[in-house]
Parts: sequence; C-alpha cells; structure tokens
Amino acid sequence: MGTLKEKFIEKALPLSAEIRQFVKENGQVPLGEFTVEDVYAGQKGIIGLLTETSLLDANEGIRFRGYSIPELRAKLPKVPGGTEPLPEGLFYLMLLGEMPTYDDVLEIQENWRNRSEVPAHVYASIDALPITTHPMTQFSIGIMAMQTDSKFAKAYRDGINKKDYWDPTYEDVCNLLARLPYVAAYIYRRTYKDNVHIAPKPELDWAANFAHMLGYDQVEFYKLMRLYLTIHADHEGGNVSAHTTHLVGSALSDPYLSFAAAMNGLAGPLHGLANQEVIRWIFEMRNEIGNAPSKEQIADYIHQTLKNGKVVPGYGHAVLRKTDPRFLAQQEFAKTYMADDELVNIVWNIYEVAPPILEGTGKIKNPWPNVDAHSGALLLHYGLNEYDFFTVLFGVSRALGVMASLMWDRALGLPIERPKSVTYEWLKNTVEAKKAKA
Ligand code: HAX
Repeated sequence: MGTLKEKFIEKALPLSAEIRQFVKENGQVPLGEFTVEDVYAGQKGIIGLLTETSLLDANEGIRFRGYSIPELRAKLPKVPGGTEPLPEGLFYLMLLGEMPTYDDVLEIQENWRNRSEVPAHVYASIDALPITTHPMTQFSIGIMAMQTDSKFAKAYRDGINKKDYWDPTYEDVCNLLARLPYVAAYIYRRTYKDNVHIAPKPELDWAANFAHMLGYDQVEFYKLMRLYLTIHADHEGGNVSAHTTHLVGSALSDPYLSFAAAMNGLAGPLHGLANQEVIRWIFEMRNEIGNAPSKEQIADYIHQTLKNGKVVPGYGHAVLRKTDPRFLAQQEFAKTYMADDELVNIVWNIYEVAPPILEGTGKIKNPWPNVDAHSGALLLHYGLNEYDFFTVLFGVSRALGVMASLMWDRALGLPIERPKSVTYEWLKNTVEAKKAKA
C-alpha cells in the first residue's frame, strides 16, 4: 500500500495520458458554442469578461482606450522637454477614456503625493520576513499589510449602499497607487542595499520619484521608468494579473486583497516573472558558453532548452501572434540610448535566432518575443542588476491598469464571477451521447 502521494501519481499519470488522447480524438465535439478542446485550453478565445481600459489584437498588439503604444508615446503628456509619457496620464486615460492634459497629470501627482504615507506596520511586516524572501513575496505581503487601511472594507462593514461602492474603491485605489512605489523601493533597498533607504523627492513625477527612491537618479533612467511603467500597465482583461484582480474583486474583496492576489499571479514564471527568467536564462547561457555567444551558439542553447523540457522565457504569448509592440518600444529606446550594450545586443541576436526555431517545433503558436524578452537588459544597463526584483517593477505598473478596471467593475456593479466547470466523466458522457445521437 503506497503513501497518499504515491497513490495520487499512480492515478494521475495514466489519467493525464488518457485525457490527452480523449482531447485529441474528440477536441472538436461542440459543447454549445465551444468545443471539448476549449475546456482544456485555459479559456483562450472565450469572450467572458468586460474590460474597458484596453483591448488586445493578436497581430497589432495592445491598444489602451484605442491608442497604440507608439501613439501613447507621442500623445500622452510628458515632463517639460521630456521624451517619454507620464504613466499617471495613462491612468487618467484608462479611467476616463479621454486623453489628459499636462494639468490633469499634475493634479493626479498632487493627489497621490498627499496619499503617499505608508503606515509603519507595513514596513515592519516586510522586515519580519527573512532577507532572502523573494521580492514578489515581500511585495504581496506589503500590499496585504496595507489592507488594514481599506476604506472599502470599512464602508462595507458600516453598511454602504451598493450604488456607492465606487467611492471608497476610488479612495483605496488612489492610496494604493500612491504608496506602491514607496513599498517597492523599500523592498529593493532592504534586500539589496543594506537596508539603507532614500528619502523621496515628492516634487518629482510618480515614475521619477520611484527611480530616485530605488537609487537611480540618471535622467535617462527616469525616462526608462516612465516608459516602463507605461507599457506594462495593462493588457486587456484576461491575462492572469488582470483577470485575478477582477475575479477576486468580484467577491467584493477590497482593492488591496484583489491586487495582492493579482501580484501572486504576476509572480508566476509564465506571466510576469518571465522578465527575471529571461535574464537568468541569458546568464546561464553565458556561464556555459562565454560572455558573447555567437548566433549559432544561441541557437544551440535554445535547442538544448527545448530538449530539456523547459520554455524559452520571453517568447510566446497566449494571444499575440506577432512581435509584441512593447518589445519594439523598448528596442527603440535601447537603440537611442544603449545601442552598443553587450547584453542588449544578445537580446537582439536572440530575436533573430529564436523565432524560426520555435516555429519549427510545430506546436508553439507564437514564436515571437513578448514584453519580458527585452525589459531586463534595459535595467541592467543602468546598473539595476538584481533581476529577482524585476517583477516588482512590472507589478507597480500593472496596478495602474487593473485598478482603473476595478473602478469600472464597481461603478458598473459587475456581478460575482462564476464560470461553469465540468468533470472528465461529464465530458466523456456528453461526447458519447452526442455520438450516439449522430
Ligand atoms: N518555449 C518553449 N515552449 C513554449 C514556448 C516557449 N517560449 N511557448 C509556448 N511553448 C509550448 C507550450 O509550453 C505548449 O507546450 P505543451 O503542448 O507541451 O504544453 C505549446 O508550446 C503550446 O503553447 P502555446 O499555445 O503556444 O502557448 P500558451 O498560450 O499555452 O502559453 C505562454 C503562452 C506565454 C505561457 C508560453 O508561450 C510560454 O510559456 N512562454 C515563455 C514564458 C513567457 O515568456 N511568459 C511571459 C508571457 C507574457 C506575459 O504574460 N508577460 O507577463
């Protein structure tokens, strides 16, 4: 008699093979509007969510309220003389669907500045964790610790009318957005810079003040942060972090609870953690091959990665079928500011070599790079070497999109989410019944 663990795998392995075969044979059997295959495909392509802030086209990439990434870079307000958009302006655009003026952005900055004081117990909660705790775990716990201040949770307990839900949600959303860079910078300095913290410069914009508190005061790094925090903000509603925010929020969990849950999803290597995995993968390749791998050596390393049953991080996408415009925006930035950077050139060589190999497998639906393929190399160029921290930067940005969406969930009174699930037994019986009828 085996242990529970042994019994489980004795059952699971053959059933996994059986189900794979079942889907191969019966994948196209319709179940209403969808097929058996769709049940196993992670709901891809099934329209089941309302998200106003952005819309993703498989070939063209993301549009935020109708604006593509190049259009955002051109049209969103910038600091005087600046070249990159201010992410606060993107929040305004996503929330209202209207392009802000520079004055609108200044108003948001002032509003968030006044909300930016993080309660001391949040830092104490982070400090209670071992220093080796992954920065995303520290981030999630920091967000949870801020939940003690939730205006929504308090209003609900006090009996708020449902038509007013949007109001305390707005307060939580703004407080959260104002404080996130402070919490993220605290985690960075605690983990990697001997716990030496840097006082904010509140007169700076949201992204530049964040860069400053991290310890990177180059004007170019400020520009990079503005671009970075803009392009990572939203990717319509079905990606893991956006969907999680909506799902958890649909139970009327407050914005802190919903966003912490989203960050736990972003921390997965197939989602936001891919930005750290890309750099880890390149470093491992360089360790094995040498600092400047040739294109042939990169190709061999990609084949080896696939052979070992691992993914090539930064490549592929659940929806996109072309190079991610967020990758291209970062490539354009790199061409302007760091065209000779060795690591950046490796990223560009991978971009030349990887797609035909991935396409050649015959199973990877999108062989092109996503946002995460490029972002790490830009940060490393300015000395931000601690790649385990990269997903936290993504998370600070993602808050803009998912919190704007949560505002709409509350304002529209969207109901609790509850998709239907079925068992394998149910599927088998349904397929058999359909076949018998036919
Ligand atoms: N390397 C190796 N294999 C890959 C692959 C890659 N980059 N991309 C997809 N595949 C594999 C899948 O694992 C799957 O294999 P199995 O049939 O053996 O399970 C097969 O190809 C079909 O997958 P798909 O339909 O093309 O892709 P999915 O929609 O299932 O998954 C992912 C999309 C992004 C998760 C996938 O492409 C991947 O794992 N990429 C690498 C990790 C990564 O870069 N993630 C970041 C994505 C962007 C993002 O969310 N950023 O936050």
